[in-house]
Amino acid sequence: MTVRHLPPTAAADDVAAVIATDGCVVIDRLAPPEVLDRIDVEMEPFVTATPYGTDEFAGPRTRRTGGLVARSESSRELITDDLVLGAVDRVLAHVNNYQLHLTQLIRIEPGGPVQTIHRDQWAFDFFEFPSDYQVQCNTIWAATDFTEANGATRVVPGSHLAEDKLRLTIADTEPAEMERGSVLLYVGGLYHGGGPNTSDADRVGVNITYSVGWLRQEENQFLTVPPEIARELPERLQRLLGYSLGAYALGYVDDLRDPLDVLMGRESSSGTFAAGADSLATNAGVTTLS
Ligand SMILES: O=C(O)CCC(=O)C(=O)O
Ligand SMILES: [Fe+2]
Repeated sequence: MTVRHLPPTAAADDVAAVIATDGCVVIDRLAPPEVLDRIDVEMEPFVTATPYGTDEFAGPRTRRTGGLVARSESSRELITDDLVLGAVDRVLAHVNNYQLHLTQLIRIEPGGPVQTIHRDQWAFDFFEFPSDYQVQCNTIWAATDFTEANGATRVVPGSHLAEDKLRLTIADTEPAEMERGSVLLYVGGLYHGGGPNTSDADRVGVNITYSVGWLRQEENQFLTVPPEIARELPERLQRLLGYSLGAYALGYVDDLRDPLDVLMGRESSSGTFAAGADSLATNAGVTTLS
């Protein structure tokens, strides 16, 4: 099975439908080159200061630089891209809320070896989620072209339905080649890994991932994005950072206050779980006894 590509004009339903069967899909040239140019400039000082990884997962020739929301204003356009969020809405439609999980610019430099082939959801302490319950919908945006030679992400389409904890090698995978500005979407259960860079130029990807609101975020957004920056962001992004209830009662502040009201120093409108009460019944399939 090869990675399927869709045009940037695709409907979110079509994107979600391919992800449901293949576990991944590429949307070609979704981001304008000038957005990626700005991200390159905004992130460059931080990338240069980032040390290489120290193990097979992090990569001895790979720099992983996080904190994109705070460090790169332009990255917020990718994080809140309408088509991507439309697809995430559908892939994670079974939960009450989802959140930003991590933001990371990944630069694989020449000579970088293949990354351990893995499932991103192993981050949750290797808990074995049912294969029909998605906990993550993830993206990696191509900030350079992604070619087999420069270390395009290696994927195993359809592997989100495979057994857990498989030890796969590069021979089991194929490269998700794509042009700069394209984005690979994949669920947390898809086996994949960064490819080896045998070219003489860097491969740069922007990894932005989303997870169900009841699991802990991999990148701690509350400490990575200082409150003075968070307060100035659009509400959609504030809620994605975690200033919202992760489910009926997850993440409230003291007397059941909404975290966004607290961040903004507003009088809280809550004080009850009213906002979530309907969804509690709907999502949990709760039926009334009478
Ligand atoms: O760099 C890549 O292509 C993939 C990185 C990745 O899968 C990860 O860090 O979890
Ligand atoms: Fe990964």
